[in-house]
Amino acid sequence: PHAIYLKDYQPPRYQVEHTELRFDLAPDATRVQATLQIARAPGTASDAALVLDGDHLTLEHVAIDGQPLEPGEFEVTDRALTIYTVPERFRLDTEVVLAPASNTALEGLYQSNGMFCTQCEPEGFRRITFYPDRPDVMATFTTTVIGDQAATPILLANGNPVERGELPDGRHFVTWNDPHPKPAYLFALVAGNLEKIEDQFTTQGGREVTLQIWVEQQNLDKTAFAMTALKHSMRWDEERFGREYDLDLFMIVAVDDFNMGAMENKGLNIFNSSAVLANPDTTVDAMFQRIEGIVAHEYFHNWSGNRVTCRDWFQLALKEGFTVFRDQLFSSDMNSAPVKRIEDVALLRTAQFAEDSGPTAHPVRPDHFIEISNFYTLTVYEKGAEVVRMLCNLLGWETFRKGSDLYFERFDGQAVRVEDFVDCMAEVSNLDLTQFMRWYSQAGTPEVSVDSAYDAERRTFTLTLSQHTPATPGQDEKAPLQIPVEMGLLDEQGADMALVIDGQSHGSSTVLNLDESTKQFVFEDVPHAPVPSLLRGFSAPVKLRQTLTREQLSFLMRHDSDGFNRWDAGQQLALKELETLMAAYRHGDEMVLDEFFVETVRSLVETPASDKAVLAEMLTLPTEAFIAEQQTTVDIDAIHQARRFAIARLGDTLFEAFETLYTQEQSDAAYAPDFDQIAQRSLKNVALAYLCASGREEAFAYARRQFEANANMTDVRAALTQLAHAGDTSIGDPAIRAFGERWAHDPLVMDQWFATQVSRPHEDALERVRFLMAHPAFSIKNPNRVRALIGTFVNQNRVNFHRRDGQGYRLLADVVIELNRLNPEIAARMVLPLTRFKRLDETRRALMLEQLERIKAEPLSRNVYEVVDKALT
Ligand code: HT7
Ligand code: ZN
Repeated sequence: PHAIYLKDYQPPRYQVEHTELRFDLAPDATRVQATLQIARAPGTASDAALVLDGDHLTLEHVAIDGQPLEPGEFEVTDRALTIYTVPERFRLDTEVVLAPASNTALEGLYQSNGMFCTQCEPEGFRRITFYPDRPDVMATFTTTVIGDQAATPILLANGNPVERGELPDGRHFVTWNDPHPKPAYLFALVAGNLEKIEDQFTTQGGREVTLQIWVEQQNLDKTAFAMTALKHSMRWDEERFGREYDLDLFMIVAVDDFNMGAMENKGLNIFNSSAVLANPDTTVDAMFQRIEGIVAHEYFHNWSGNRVTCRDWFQLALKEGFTVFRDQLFSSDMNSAPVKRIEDVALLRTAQFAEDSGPTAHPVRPDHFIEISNFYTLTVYEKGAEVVRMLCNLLGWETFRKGSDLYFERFDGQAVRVEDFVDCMAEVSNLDLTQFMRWYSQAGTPEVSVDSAYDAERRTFTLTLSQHTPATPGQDEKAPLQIPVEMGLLDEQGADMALVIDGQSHGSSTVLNLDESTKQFVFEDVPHAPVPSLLRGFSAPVKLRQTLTREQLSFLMRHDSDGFNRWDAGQQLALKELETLMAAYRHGDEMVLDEFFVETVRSLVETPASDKAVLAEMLTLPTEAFIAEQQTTVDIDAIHQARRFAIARLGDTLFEAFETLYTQEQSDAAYAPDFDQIAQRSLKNVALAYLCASGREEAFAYARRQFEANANMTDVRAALTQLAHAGDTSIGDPAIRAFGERWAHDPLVMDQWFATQVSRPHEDALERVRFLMAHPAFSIKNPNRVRALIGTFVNQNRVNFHRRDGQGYRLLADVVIELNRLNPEIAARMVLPLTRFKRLDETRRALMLEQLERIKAEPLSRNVYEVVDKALT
């Protein structure tokens, strides 16, 4: 497989003005007739051949302006249809046959539980018909779907239905018209036995929009939440970004077999059922919030992605970074803003930073790829959103909004580049964003180190900030970035000091512009040595290297006016404690929890909380993945043992305090996934986790009671986890059994059942995974099942995945090898943990490499090849 490069981009030689499709659906032989109105692009030579992408297609017919082509006039390979000579404007007719029932890759047209559905982003449309399958070719579409009336009573596609009718042999058809020109990746079709809920939304401009959510009949009672989320998203986008919906119909369809969360197809969003279906009995709070965020994300794409799309796939962050930023703002407005920020930063600092320091590191805008599906990454999405957030903070909301308006107005209906977006921001703000653009082209996580000095005589406080970005594959030299460091200085009482630099007042919180390798900032009129609070709100996606004492961290944790930094100071303090415990573990010494730390936690537990959601976050120790990110050589076992020990000791020492908290936070209110209730449940369940970690029987009695009360899935699942994770398996086994029997009919709940079992720290967790892979509820062909069972084990059971005998790595390699044949996109995602060997000990590194070599010896898909090759190079 060969790489393609951003620098080689060429505009399309032929544009498609209108696309007419006719699908005659059948599981093993679907016929697709395409009629394309094509025009040669200005400046293209008249003898330029027409090259159309095509993959897994059997061509039955090809004609130009009604004239069938002779064999010498065209060529078909397994990747393209080339027609050597074409007129300036013409009609191209093709007919192909494909087999949706045997499409396990879930790209193009496939079947899920008998339902026909499509996934075309990024390059799935070429599995449906021969087409210039690139986002800068935008056409209007008319789609006729023909299907069996009994098996597929519902036939959906993009846009508005314009005609329907019956056909011989029990078949029927519906024709859909989408008047908005769109790239092929936004095409969608769904056909199946579906039912819907329906609602209405009136846009600010007075358009009456019908909203529909289509699901299999048994899931109708799980659709209400997503409908509400959709209406909230539509109103929010009008109010915050001035964006209105532009069709009379907006549909969402839930599909069980889906590679990602959801897809923003024009007017017909297709969702992984796990990202849309919810009710209190089956769904935990965190999932409700995830669903709300994904519904919003896909809806927001209607402008940031669909109306204004990407010129080429290198520009993916243009739509994804901006849309993630928009969905983060939405979730923050709808829920707890500080908790949303904490969660987003936690994801970035563990998973995205890990990506940045591994062999698949790439810039927010990659400059080459073999397989674009491999670049739907945390770097493009989450770091991409952080880059937009920095722009927003640099400009201020009002000006950023002006830039966003200008962008949508200027580029509506076009396929554009990251530069076009940033130029709009520069134009409205008069800022020079030339250096800022490096955030898009330079891979890796910058490290910002801090030096400070207080001069009592001069009453100055000098901060010296330096930046360094470690080399990443293919990028040895790094240039300085423009890093906005939001900060304040705390006085002895914990209040923000007035900030004066060069005689200029900067209020009590300011943004330092670190745009060189090293820069000094001198604060004047500083009466005594302050405690600096840096990178407030996580103002830039960097690693801050700062040495603060335990006392300073505890001080910041209690007093910082920035909520994010209060939480982060607590995390840093916990990290220090865990480091001490890890050192003791490594030396074979007894682990002893420091009294100061215990008392700090006690004060948190015992002080009435003004924000329960934030308190729950503050009481949660850094995850194993986050701790690992801080280490030069990752000590899997020490991390696990130290963290477990700390939780158990805190649970035991502060048992009464946690018990009081747990009892206080009980509630009889009818379940609602709202802000206050979610905060209360998370605090209660954090307390339950500490109680159970103590190992005391009274604690398990609480968990058992909560499990049996069966009030809602959040509480049931929290209790089940505590029971199932108890060292003595006889404590958890009855609950595991009862849960499995109760929910055997519901695949999404069974995913939670799988996840709970394989995240157990028990020594036989790996054997449990192999055992559950044979369970009737598991299927390797379903990505949700694979993520729940294998993904959870690999990512959330680090101590067992990294077993010293290498069996964890072997298990993952076995799965990847099988998935490589069935579903390359998922295989390439699943293999990633095997590529993160750089900072492991020598034994584990060798064991991982052995499995990577084993995979490499297989006949590999482009997807898996690209990842494994990078890892082994
Ligand atoms: N834009 C969507 C991307 C997507 C996707 C990519 C690769 C393979 C399968 C996929 N399904 C959806 C999702 C989004 O960001 O909204
Ligand atoms: Zn997206």
